[in-house]
Amino acid sequence: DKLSLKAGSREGSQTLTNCSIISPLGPIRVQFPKSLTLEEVIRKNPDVTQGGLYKPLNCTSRKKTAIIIPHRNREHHLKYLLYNLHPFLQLQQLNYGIYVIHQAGSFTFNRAKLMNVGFKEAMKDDDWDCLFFHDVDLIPEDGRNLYTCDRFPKHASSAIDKFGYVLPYGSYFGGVCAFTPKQYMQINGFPNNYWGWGGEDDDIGNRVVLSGMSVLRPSIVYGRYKMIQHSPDKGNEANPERWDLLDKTGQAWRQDGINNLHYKLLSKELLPLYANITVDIGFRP
Ligand code: UDH
Repeated sequence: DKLSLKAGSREGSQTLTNCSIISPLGPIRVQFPKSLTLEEVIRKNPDVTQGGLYKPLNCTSRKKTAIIIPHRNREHHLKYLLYNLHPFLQLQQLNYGIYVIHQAGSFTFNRAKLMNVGFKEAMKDDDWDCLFFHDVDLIPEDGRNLYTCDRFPKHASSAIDKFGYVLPYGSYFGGVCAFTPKQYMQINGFPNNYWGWGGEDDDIGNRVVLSGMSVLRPSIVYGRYKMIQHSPDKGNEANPERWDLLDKTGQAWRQDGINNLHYKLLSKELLPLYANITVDIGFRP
């Protein structure tokens, strides 16, 4: 009968058509509701499954993107990022997963090393074809900033409000960037030896060029982000070694990166909105 036929066709996922690559997307009004709770974010995202995974329901997506967020002591920012990012990614009809890489303990923060851990751990779960390395305090403001990878590594945050919606300098590579696994391996991942604030983003940008690739960026119309204001973090003071390290990227990048990464995985929890990976990454030698 009609009813059972209908139910039958809904079950057969092979019959789904491919998702169209570009949906009618445009500028987004980023929201920060005052008394937002994580429970509310969970309620608003009923189709996100354990570990922060999502697949479009009505079509088959050809794109599979992991979002890697380095984190410590920014729960408030994380809540607002998740609130805005889940619907943003769902509108783009992506298969995606969100990973929060949490640095355990109170030694100096190391953003780039946490990203390397995120890459390793995410690739254990799935054959992601793109990884977005994403600061917790940056909220994308235009749906046309596609969270997919291209022929070369991509610097997605080309226009942050804090810098007047333009690049602060031509080679800036901070905030949000994206690599295919192959591109990531080609630059030997990110440096592990930048402890504290600053420098590691320039090092990553240098690696892209040193390994023979170019940097792609969305136009400053699409690459707009709001940065959530914050005061300097304890344990992430400006790194006095950053200039010396940057002088040596040319010699160091093949030795220091994903090929000499050491860390201790403390836990991996599949929470409703993201996979929470807690890691001991050691300290500045
Ligand atoms: N992060 C944390 N916790 C920390 C520090 C950093 O989660 O304690 C993560 C977070 O994802 C953040 C990213 O690392 O978005 C980058 O750190 P940041 O936001 O401090 O970097 P930004 O360039 O610095 O935004 C603005 C304040 C700079 C302090 C200036 C020192 N001269």
